[in-house]
Amino acid sequence: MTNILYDALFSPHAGQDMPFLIRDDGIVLSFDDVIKRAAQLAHVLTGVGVSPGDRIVVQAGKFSDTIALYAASVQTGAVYLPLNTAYTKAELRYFIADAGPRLVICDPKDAATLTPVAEEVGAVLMTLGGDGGSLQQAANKQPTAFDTVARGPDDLAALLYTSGTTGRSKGAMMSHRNLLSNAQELVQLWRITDQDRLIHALPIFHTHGLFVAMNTSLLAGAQVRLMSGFDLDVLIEEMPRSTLLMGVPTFYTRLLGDARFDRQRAANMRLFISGSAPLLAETHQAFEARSGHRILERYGMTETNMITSNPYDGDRVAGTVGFAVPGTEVKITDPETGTALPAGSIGMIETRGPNVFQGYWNMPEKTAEELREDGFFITGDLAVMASDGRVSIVGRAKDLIISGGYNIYPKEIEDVLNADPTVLESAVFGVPHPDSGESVVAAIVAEPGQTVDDQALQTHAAAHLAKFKLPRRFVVMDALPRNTMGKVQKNVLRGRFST
Ligand code: MLC
Ligand code: AMP
Repeated sequence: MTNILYDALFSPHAGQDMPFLIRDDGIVLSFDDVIKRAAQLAHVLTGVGVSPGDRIVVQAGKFSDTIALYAASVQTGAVYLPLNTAYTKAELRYFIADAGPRLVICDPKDAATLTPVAEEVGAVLMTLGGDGGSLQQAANKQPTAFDTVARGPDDLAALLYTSGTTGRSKGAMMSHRNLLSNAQELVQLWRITDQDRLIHALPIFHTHGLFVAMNTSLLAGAQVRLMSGFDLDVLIEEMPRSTLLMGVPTFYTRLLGDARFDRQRAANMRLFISGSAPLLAETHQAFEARSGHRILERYGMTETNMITSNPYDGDRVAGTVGFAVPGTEVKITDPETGTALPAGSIGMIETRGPNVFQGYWNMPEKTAEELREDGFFITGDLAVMASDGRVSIVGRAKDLIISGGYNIYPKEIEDVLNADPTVLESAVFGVPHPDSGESVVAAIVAEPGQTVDDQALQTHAAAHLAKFKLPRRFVVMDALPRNTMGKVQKNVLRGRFST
């Protein structure tokens, strides 16, 4: 019986006592430790009724047990659904109702709040925490071997929610083949081996930290210094004994802001990779001047895994995202007609290949809008491709803000702000920010006769939205700037309020 993802990422490590996860508390888990822990967790999952294809919602901290839980989910043939720990109860209710999981796993401190939410869909709720939880207690008593459940390449391994321009989050269905094929290509492309030691400072509820970082390390047998959260001091301290860092651009600007980061500090490092948001050319250049390393920038999406990458050996050009990942097709098309454009023209990035997801969970119309019948996925990113195939991203056709590598969809925030009785209408947009790349600003038009109170509006928004989505600045206007079609001109707002 085969389970292609488990067989590639985990099975080969059974019995291996080499170090795998190095935790903040200094405890080092071998590959075999993690495999055995996953087996124990897998017994608990099946014991509470998780069957192949069932969704497991996970909103938990970044612990070695969370990694083992991901392995257990794959091993039992379940569909792993990780959620940002910053999401509010209101946000979680939507995801849980939409995905209809069999099991919800959360931090012990959130159990009381989430139990009724899980009950609404008939899901079991268990807890996972740094000091233990009901899932971990149950696992402690289980056998350390588990018969892997067979899964084919097209079966789902994960469901990752990504917000949309319509304001409703969509679950991107990722198959075993989607995840495995991309990890295999990236290991080759970036030359990851069992001699590598990755500094893992990203969250493990998104594509970057979970799939790009963890799947490639598992496949290559690399060691992972699993940081429970981003901490610049720890990152700098770990560098002399590590070889690899994967980060969002904010990691690199913060490193540059610290005098301890220099050539000597980075001497043992083999590769710095950046993605999830645009890396400024000036950051790329300053980083090279300081450390002697050229950051390798790559580009991807939740729905597609990694699409392009700068080369390992060739030129890593600042301000470009490199070439199509092998096995993945990339073309630039006319956003109106979908016709392929010649080299040098600005257009929409479309991609096709084993990396491209299976569609949006329970949303066939949304899937049809973004995934063409011929298999090309319309990314919403605008780029130009040079005649040698090198891609440079020049903008976005979708209304999206990226702050510190987190995607923020203005429509979702505008809907929440507009529901406030003092607000007639709002327009949310991003302005350049030195640390997070972009920061969120909300332009508000008050209801006639009402006064907008920034503080009260922020409290209202915070009840619905994760903290990282909240506007950092409110500006009250008499009217929003609109074009002749009545569409709000966010470029005008950006121009006026980018200071
Ligand atoms: C945290 N905060 C943010 C924020 N992160 N605000 C805006 N944007 C962000 N990204 C807020 C918190 O709510 C808090 O608010 C304050 O900032 C400090 O929080 P923190 O937790 O101490 O922040 P910090 O640890 O410094 O986080 C910064 C960061 C983090 C860059 C380390 O944002 C991060 O890990 N980003 C990575 C995101 C990621 O993994 N993206 C990949 C998506 S996958 P207050 O009010 O309490 O002070 C993808 C596909 C692909 O895009 O291609 O990879
Ligand atoms: P997500 O939906 O969280 O997967 O975010 C995907 C989006 O992040 C892409 O559609 C791009 O807009 C953006 N992105 C990812 N990597 C890069 C990059 N290297 N440069 C510019 N934008 C990027």
